[in-house]
Amino acid sequence: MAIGTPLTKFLLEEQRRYPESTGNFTSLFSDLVLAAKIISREVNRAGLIDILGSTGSQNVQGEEVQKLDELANEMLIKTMEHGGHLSGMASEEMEEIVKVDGRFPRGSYLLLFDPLDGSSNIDVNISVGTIFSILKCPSAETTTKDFLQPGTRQVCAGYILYGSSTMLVYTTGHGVHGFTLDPSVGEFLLSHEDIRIPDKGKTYSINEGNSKHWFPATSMYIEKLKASEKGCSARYVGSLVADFHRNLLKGGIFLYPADKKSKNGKLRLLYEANPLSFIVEQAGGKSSTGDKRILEIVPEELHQRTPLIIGSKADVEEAESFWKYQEA
Ligand code: P6P
Repeated sequence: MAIGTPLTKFLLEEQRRYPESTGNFTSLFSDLVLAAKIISREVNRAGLIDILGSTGSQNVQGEEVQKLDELANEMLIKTMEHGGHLSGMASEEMEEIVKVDGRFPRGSYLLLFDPLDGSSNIDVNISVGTIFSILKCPSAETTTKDFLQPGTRQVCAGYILYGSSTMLVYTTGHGVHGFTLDPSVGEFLLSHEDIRIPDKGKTYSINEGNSKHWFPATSMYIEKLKASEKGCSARYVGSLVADFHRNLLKGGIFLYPADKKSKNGKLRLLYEANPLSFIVEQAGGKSSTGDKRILEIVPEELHQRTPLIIGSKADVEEAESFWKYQEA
C-alpha cells in the first residue's frame, strides 16, 4: 500500500483479506494504538511536567519503577480493559495477571506487554519503547496458565518506539509493517511496508560491561567479530526496542546471553523476547537462546527470563555455531 496510508485503513484492508473475520482484532488493535498515542504524548512531554524520575517503589523485577513506567502501565490497562476484546492482560510491571471479568465484557484475546522498556533511559532522553504480544485465550476462565503459551501461538506482536519520531512496528504473521506517527494529524502513517532484515549486518549490540561474566562461547564470538576483516560496529543503547529496531532496519545482532551471573539472561520471554522474535522471523531474521529457537520455548512462569540472541539470520547462526563452547 502507498506510503502515508493511515494505519486504520491498513488494518481494514488486512481485515478484508479474511472474510470470516469479525473485526474484533481490528478494534482491539485500534484501542492499543490509542494507548500508544497517549503514552507517546506523555513521553514526549516528560521533560516539561513533573513525571520524571522514580516513584521510589520497585516492580516485580525488583527494578526501580519510573513514574512513566507506572503511567504507561495504567494507560494500557485503562484503555484496553473495557473494549470487550480481552479476557486478560499481563505486564512486566505487575506480578499477577489482570482478568477482564465482571465490570467489562470478556473477549477472547490475551494481551501481554512491557509498558515502557528501557525505562532507565527515560530521564536522559534516550529512546524507550512499549512491546506487546497478543494470544488467543484457550480457556473459559482466565488464569495465569492461559498466558504460558509458546511464542509460535502469538496472533500478533509489535512495539512502539518513542524515539526521534514515534513508530509502531507489528506483525500478524503476514510480514512486518512500520508506521510513523504524524503528530499534526494524530495518525500513524505507513512508512515501512514489509520490512526485511538484511541477512547479515555489520553491527553487534551487547553490554560489554558484562564480559567478565560471559561464557566462553560469547567471548569467542565477540572476539571473532572484533577481529573480522570487514570490521564490525558496536552499538548498544541500553534500550532493547531501540537496539532491536536499528538492527531490524539495517541488519545486525543483539545479544543478551546467559552468563555466569544470569543463567537465564536478563530479558523476559513472554513480553520481550517472544514478540520481537515473532517480528524478526517474519522479517527473515532469527532468534534463539544460543541453542534453542525462542518461539518454541514452553513458558513455565509469567515473568521468566530467557537468553536472547536476535537479528540477522546469518549473524545469529554464526553466534550459535560458537554454542558448543558454551560450557567449556
Ligand atoms: P543492561 C532495559 O532495562 C532493558 O530491559 C532492555 O531494554 C535493555 O536492552 C537491557 O535491559 C539493558 O540491560 O544490563 O545492559 O543495562
